[in-house]
Amino acid sequence: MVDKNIKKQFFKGKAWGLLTSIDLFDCNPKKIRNRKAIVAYAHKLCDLIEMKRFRKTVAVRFGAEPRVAGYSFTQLIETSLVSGHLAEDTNAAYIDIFSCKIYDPKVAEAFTKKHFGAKRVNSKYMVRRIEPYSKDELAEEVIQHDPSKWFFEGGQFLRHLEPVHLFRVGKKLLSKKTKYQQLDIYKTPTFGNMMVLDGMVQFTDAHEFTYHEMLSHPAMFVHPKPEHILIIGGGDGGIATELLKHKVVKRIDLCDIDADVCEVSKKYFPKIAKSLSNHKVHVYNEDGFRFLDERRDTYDLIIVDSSDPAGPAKTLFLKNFYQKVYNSLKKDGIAVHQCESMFIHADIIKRSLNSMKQIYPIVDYYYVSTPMYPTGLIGFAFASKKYHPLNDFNEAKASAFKGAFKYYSADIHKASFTLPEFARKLTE
Ligand code: SPD
Repeated sequence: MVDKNIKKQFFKGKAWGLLTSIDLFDCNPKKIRNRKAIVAYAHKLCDLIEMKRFRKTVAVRFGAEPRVAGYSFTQLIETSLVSGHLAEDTNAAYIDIFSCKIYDPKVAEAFTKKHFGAKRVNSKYMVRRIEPYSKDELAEEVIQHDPSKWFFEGGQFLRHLEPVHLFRVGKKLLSKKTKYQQLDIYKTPTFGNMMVLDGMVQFTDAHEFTYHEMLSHPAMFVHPKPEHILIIGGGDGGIATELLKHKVVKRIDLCDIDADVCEVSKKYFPKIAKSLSNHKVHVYNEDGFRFLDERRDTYDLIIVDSSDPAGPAKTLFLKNFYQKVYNSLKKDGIAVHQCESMFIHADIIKRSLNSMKQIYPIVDYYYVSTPMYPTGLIGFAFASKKYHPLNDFNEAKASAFKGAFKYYSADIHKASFTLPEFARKLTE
């Protein structure tokens, strides 16, 4: 029985043959030095994977140079050949099986390993084709080859969009259907733990700083006295952790509808979530709309650290929500909202900024470069009742924070509001 994934790749069409390369390590030295054992291998393997042998097995020992000393063999089969070299110097073996008729590479690998008494094995198979792979097929191939190793960002919000965002992942540490959304945590080999909500990446251990710093600090260095702050969303604690770097902060209210996001973050992202147990931070797991209605003229700064406009965060991109945020700000307050990618969400950005402009006298847009989100960046809407993001930027204060940040700096602050021409037009 051939593995069903391999069968699918093979029979989907355009397959010329199947190549399996098997590298064996720490083989039984007697077996790889024995011509009869090598010939027997070729015969038994062909029987096992149902290949018809053609002519005799050729096995020749080359020995002039110790580094390459050992047998090489070939066995023609009706549908191509089996070949290999058995390296005496290292007790390794390198075997290739190529056939136009399908067989199971896993069966071939297991038999080969056993026959030569190898302690370790590396093997890879490749479907060789009549025509090269198209880009779509390549992506599919990568995912199907071992779907458990890849996280393919999609979800309701992104599924119709190019480009595809792929993450190599290890173990899935958590998969939980909360009251509001699907919450998954993956361990990744390169970026640490990764949080995913409804199929969309929220942040990774390695690069959360890009997003959390840039959503927090610009407004903190524009408002002269940001003492009372509200975070809507942000249940992971990342924004609050950044805000607490500023001594001026007296109180942070954090309103995230999903209590599970907070709890799970404390367990899987303790550094990011450490603010959640700080005495200045007050966590409310409530609906943001209602929360705002009960707090008018209250905050110097409101940060909307939302997920994407699908699922529970959908309403956080609507004009009546922007109005409520405005109402909860003091008379010189600033609001900063997560506002997606200029490359693929022009419609959302334009709509959001237009709505905000009907409410606030000052509205601007800036962005951060980050590998966590599709297109490699994400932007923020800066909406302010009084202070301008550049004219009122306290550069001296920002520079004095040197060493506190990994991404943010006074120069980055200024640069991040300079947009490529096509994006600048979205803000007009
Ligand atoms: N496209 C994903 C945007 C996610 C923004 N929110 C992340 C929350 C991190 N605190």
